[in-house]
Amino acid sequence: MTHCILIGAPVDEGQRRPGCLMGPAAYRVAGLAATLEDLGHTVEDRGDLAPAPGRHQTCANPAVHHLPEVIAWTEALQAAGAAAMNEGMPIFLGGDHALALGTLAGVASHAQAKGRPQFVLWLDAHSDFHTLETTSSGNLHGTPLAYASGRAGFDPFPPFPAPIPGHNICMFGIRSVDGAESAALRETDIIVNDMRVLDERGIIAPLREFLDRVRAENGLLHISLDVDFLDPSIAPAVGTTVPGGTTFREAHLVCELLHESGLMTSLDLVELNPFLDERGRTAKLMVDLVGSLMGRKVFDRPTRSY
Ligand code: Z70
Ligand code: MN
Ligand code: MN
Ligand code: MN
Repeated sequence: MTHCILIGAPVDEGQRRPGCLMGPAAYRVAGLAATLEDLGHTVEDRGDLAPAPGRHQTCANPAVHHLPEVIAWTEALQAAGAAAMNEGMPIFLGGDHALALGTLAGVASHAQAKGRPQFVLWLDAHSDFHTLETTSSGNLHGTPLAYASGRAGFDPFPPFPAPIPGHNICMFGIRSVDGAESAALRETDIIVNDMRVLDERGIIAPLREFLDRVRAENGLLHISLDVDFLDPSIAPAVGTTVPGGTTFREAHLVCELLHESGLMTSLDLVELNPFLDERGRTAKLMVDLVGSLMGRKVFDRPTRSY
């Protein structure tokens, strides 16, 4: 039984397609709390965060937009995330992926205080490895992993509290990487499981390798689930659809394996844009995936007999 702490983060400033701010409400309407309670967990919904008004930070890249607002979200989410980690498992209801600038800062500072290594599983079509200097879209939802890695190029942001070693970061579902991101990623030992890897090896073997390391090192595991990890045919409610995504069955299998590992300590649900959804099906699918992550099974075998 887990104490689940729901934290709404209606961040919409990290990209240019308004609607992600409705994400937290859509998860609530789709029955997230009841899903968790039916699985035997306790749920505490802390409502939606409202950050302090943005200040006047600027940066040299003129493409970057909504910088002060995103910095304000980062500060608010870092504080809320670090506090929630002491009391249960935070589930951050996004909001676009810029929210992970703050959630990663919050969980990493908590891990540092506990003297445990922080690991990150990034389930996304995109590598989100731009800095303020390399992004050409200026969309800050494309930057959180670079920030969490401690890369230079985030000057107006608070320094990342405890940069996460590349080898502790594992990406799955990757199928859209910009040139500057590729070049920077090659200089790291971040594990980039792009679709080539998944097609060749399947999704489970590389996932087990990573989870075995998290377990062996007694790590904390933050999972960041971007809706576009999923194929747009099953999850249409995203601003940037990228074909060739994870199937319904692969996604549930990943979530079931993650539950079985018992390693997840915090979770982001990001990039849901309910304005683009079809009768709530993407919100419902994301809630179902959280069900699998938190213990729902088709058939509850007494032991693993297969
Ligand atoms: C691109 C950029 C991105 C999500 C789009 C795309 C980034 N690399 N991330 N959708 N979740 O604009 O930086
Ligand atoms: Mn705006
Ligand atoms: Mn993303
Ligand atoms: Mn994405």
